[in-house]
Amino acid sequence: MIKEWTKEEILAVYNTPLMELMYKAAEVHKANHKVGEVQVSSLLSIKTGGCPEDCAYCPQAARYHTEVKVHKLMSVAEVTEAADNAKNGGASRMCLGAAWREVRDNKDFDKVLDMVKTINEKGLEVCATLGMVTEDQAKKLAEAGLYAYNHNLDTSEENYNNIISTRNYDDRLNTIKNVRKAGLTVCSGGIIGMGEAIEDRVGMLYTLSLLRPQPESVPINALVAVEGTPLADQPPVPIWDMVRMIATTRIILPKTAVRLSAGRQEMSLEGQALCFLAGANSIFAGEKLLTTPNPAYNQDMEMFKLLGLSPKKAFADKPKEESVGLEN
Ligand code: SAM
Ligand code: DTB
Ligand code: SF4
Repeated sequence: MIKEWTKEEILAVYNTPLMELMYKAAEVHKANHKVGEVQVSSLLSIKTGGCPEDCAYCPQAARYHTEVKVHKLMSVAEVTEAADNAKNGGASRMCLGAAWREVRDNKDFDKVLDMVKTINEKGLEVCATLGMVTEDQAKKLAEAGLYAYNHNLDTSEENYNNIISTRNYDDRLNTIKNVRKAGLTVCSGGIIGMGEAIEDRVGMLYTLSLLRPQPESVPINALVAVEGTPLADQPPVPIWDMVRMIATTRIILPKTAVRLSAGRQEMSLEGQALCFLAGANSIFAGEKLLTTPNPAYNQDMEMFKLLGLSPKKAFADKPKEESVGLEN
């Protein structure tokens, strides 16, 4: 039986004295996951910038003047090369990101399907984040071998309009539904440090906890404040907020992979270690996220050595018969 949390209960978890909160989260983590095992996902921006949406945090929105250069959809060959590098760097998952509002049924989508097929055949789990998708498009992605679809709620329903006006919360939830109908796993989380209230962080976790099945993975991003975006002047997220958010996510969603996502470049090793202790068990690796810097593979492998962490194998959560022939 999955516990049904109220917003008040989630808020109480979030506000637990820090040491007690971390201790509880570590206990839940240990009861549900292999301690020290971390999923390493590589991230590649296959189509960069020029996005018609107005997400206040995003350097890829066409309407803001940022340093991001628009780049049309990459070729399948370029993406294949990046997948080889990711695999050699120790990644078990590769996430393909496109600065699109939604997927259109055109040649570019066919190319993305080709990319998914090619990377899947290399034994990597493939994830995509391409904006809104219909059920039919999600099914095509699943048939091509996609493992997960990332579509973030980003914040609470109440705060959504303050951050994005070109789509609404229901649009997000609808895409997540379509992704589920296609049998894909769901990756959905959000960003802290956008000026939101604690209640908005809690509200987002509440909505995620109501999804059935609950998302297999939840990325927690610290805002990367980029010059030119409306959120450029937001103060950096205190590490303690990140630890609290990760610990709360771990307790509310015990089985989910909690991803310590954007913002690691600015974090100390000690800060990241506290996040792992609080239940984070996934990271994005590789020297770039989509458009902003991230620690390089070898830097992260040094951190893994120091903290006694090990990268999780691809398809470790898939039932045995389905994963035959897909071992690393
Ligand atoms: N365009 C698609 C969409 O919005 O769903 C996919 C790509 S979009 C860049 C994926 C996610 O990246 C966003 O939902 C947001 O959570 C995260 N993101 C974008 N810019 C960010 C920033 N400056 N700091 C932290 N996270 C960010
Ligand atoms: C997610 O939650 N975080 C990643 C991934 N999903 C696509 C993206 C972070 C982007 C950070 C800003 C950038 O590099 O452009
Ligand atoms: Fe476009 Fe996605 Fe960035 Fe929003 S978050 S502006 S939809 S790329």
